[in-house]
Amino acid sequence: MSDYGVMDMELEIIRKTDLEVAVLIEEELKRQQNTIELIASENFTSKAVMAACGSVLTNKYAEGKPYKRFYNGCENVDKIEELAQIRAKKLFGAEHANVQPHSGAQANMAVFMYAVKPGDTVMGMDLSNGGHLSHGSPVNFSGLYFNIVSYGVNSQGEIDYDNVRELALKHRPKLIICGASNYSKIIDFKRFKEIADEVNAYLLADIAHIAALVATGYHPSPVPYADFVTTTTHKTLRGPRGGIILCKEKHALGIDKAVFPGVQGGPLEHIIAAKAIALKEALSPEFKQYANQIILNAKALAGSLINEGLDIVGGGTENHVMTLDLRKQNKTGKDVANVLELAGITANKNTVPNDPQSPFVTSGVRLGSPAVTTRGFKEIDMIETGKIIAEAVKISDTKEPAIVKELRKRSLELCKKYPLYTD
Ligand code: DSN
Repeated sequence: MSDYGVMDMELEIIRKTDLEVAVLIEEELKRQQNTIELIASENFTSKAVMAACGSVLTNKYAEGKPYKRFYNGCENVDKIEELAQIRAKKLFGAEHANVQPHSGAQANMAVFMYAVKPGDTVMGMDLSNGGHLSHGSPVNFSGLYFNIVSYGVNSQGEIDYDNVRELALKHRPKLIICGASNYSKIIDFKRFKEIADEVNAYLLADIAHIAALVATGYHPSPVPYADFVTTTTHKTLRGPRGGIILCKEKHALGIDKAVFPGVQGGPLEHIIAAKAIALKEALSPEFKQYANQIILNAKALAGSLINEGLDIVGGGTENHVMTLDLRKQNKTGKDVANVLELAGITANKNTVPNDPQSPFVTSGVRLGSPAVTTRGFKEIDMIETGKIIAEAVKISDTKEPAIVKELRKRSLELCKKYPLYTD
């Protein structure tokens, strides 16, 4: 046995069967405990959520919907899935919830399957401007099978709604997608709905990144406006890896059919149980405080970076995420993300709008506050994190070992201040 507190028992069970995998999980646990996690789409779930993911529910096939299954023996998973549906509807104020999508991309795929036909025109935000692969990237099913018209952001890093409207009037899409995986401003869902109505298009709001902020009222909700709202459950929402679709009752039957048998087979009931638990946690007053702190922490990090002379796309953030723009420093996102990793900070390289570099190199690094906020970081810790990042940017070409070592020490001190999965 090692000394990983609450994780010891799980590791011990795995060790007995498969030492190779156990060692790697142990290493991953140590990595998560000892690094500052700034990947904006990651988080640390509760032990209860993790326990459900590892429960006997993984053994059960349950194709179909609660109380309308193709297999027998579903009396327990029926109730669990129903609980998840009820909680999802309550949390977001939605008429209907399908909690079966295995991921956000599959949730989006199911909406495509229901709302449009191959060859139809769909509008979505360009991936390199902050959109998502499944919003029409040419290498994704969405870009391969549909006629995609992409919109982007202006020089202030903001969606140009007038341009979105112009494009919609010109191309008459059947579906408009709003929502992003790297966008730091508040999204005007009402405006998107007005544009969609003008051209008689369906509106899909993908809130995967901002779900917790929407659920707690710190970001306006698209639920009153959008025909479909998709989300992942593992980002700000802090649940297991998975997806959810919310929609108006009039689309419920069609969406359910699109999920199964349209794009998926048997639902992952162990993950659905974990979603139910995460949704219960998200309905608590503590979660509302957490969501507020995510934003306070992101703003503190952005302020610290700007104070250190660095640029943030759009000049700051209104949510949980920001993109460091390294063009002024003549540095690349690839080099900076790599030196940050050596210094004990995990982040991902990301394109900035109109990036002169390729997506493999980039001029930016995306930074987010959800995971460190779960750990307990407060504004003062984000300021220190910003200072460490600024020092790392300076040595991203040379990676001077003595400075890297000093920065690693500083980031480890922050991690030790907020232990992870130890009690
Ligand atoms: N890959 C996710 C992210 O990092 O934002 C989006 O699906």
